Amino acid sequence: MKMIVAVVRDEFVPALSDSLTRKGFGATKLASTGGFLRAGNTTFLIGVPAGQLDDALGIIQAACPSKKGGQKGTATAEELLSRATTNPAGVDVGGATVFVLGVERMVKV
Ligand code: 2BA
Repeated sequence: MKMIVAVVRDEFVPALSDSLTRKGFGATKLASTGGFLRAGNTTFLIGVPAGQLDDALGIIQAACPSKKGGQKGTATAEELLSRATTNPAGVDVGGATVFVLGVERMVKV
């Protein structure tokens, strides 16, 4: 079993919830806040059998398209933070940040 922890932009949450439910995946949504922009996002906890991990990751990728340009530039983190504070809409945010963790055991009581 695997646990997917996916930090998702709020605009993609309805589509991702729908797709996961339609495909029979269970998920828990947590309200979360990005440490950099300090804006709301949503963290999904999705427990999946290891054999279905790729299916679940494919659903996340389809529902959360990244609009990142991939250009990091030469700005320091401090300069980026200052720019983000004055113009948060100007920061490139990906569709989802995904972590995959091993799960030793899942029990429902
Ligand atoms: P935030 O922390 O609010 O970050 C929003 C976007 O700001 C990031 O998009 C990234 O493009 C930029 N950013 C973040 N930290 C930065 C830094 N130190 N210097 C320059 N730019 C920075 P994403 O990378 O797509 O991340 C979207 C959200 O995913 C993040 O929101 C955070 O909530 C989560 N996240 C990203 N990386 C994470 C990590 N390593 N651990 C936990 N959560 C993470």
